[in-house]
Amino acid sequence: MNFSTVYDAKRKLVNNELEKYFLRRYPEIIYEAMYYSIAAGGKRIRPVLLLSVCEMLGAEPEAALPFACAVEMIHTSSLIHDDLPALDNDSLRRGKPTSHVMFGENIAILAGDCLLNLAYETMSSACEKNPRLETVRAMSEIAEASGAAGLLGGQVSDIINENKKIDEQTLLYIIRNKTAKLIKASAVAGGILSGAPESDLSKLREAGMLLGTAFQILDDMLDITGDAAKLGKNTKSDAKNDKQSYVTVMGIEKAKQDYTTLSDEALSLFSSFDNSGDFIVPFVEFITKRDF
Ligand code: GRG
Repeated sequence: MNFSTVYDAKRKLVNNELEKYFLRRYPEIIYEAMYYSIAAGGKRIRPVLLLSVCEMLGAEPEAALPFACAVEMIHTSSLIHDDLPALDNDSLRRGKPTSHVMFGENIAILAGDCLLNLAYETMSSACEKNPRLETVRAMSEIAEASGAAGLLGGQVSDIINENKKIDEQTLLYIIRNKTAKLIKASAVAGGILSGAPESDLSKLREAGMLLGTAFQILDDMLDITGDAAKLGKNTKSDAKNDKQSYVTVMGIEKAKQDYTTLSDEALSLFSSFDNSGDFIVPFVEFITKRDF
């Protein structure tokens, strides 16, 4: 198997499906702004993870596609809001000017809101078309990871701790909530939709959290050492915003060490599934070794 070819095919599947949700309607500007950020690029790590877990567990990814798209909509809405002047005030994302730079702050806020809402419209409509406990559970898993007990709560903690010296516990709270939980939810939702037993779901939960935590530590390291052109976003954003990161709190050596340990543990848990060698293992390796 050529990893890049298979990954490209999976990304294309997600991108083609996403296209269906952005037919222009009135007021056109909001559809244009939502589509602009969705189509700007992005590695599609979360939706590809969700679909690949289904595949690994022997389920058809078809029924999981709306959930994969919803996860990407939630993630993209969080990036639009993260870049706003009131938050990180960044001008570059996915190699393109950020939403508020293109459309103004008012439309960017609303585009983020609309994308978030569209995620729930997409999942609830999938639940209606396929009314099983699994579809409802997958939606709950994703919703919980995105709210105050997940992505949004993590971001709040990030903001209220700007300019402050934070301890390891607060640092881990921020990373686990603002980043790891949505990655974990993507893996677990794939498991739920495949009808996996609780023992598999709990393994996916742990592997997803480990992977998501390693992913954010790497993101923090790349913010210091990475190449803005490759990353498609400005570097040194944490320092500019007086934000504490894994590197500023723990030091670069410890960051490297913990990132390696967590990635190895994630890889070993994902490897324990039958068929994980087909795609998930090289995909996890790709995610944890990225430099963009
Ligand atoms: C509106 C749901 C919602 C949330 C608002 C602003 C905010 C609350 C949360 C921001 C959380 C955030 C930006 C976490 C960082 C996660 C992270 C490392 C993102 C980069 O993900 P990649 O590398 O990006 O997968 P691409 O562009 O490839 O998709």
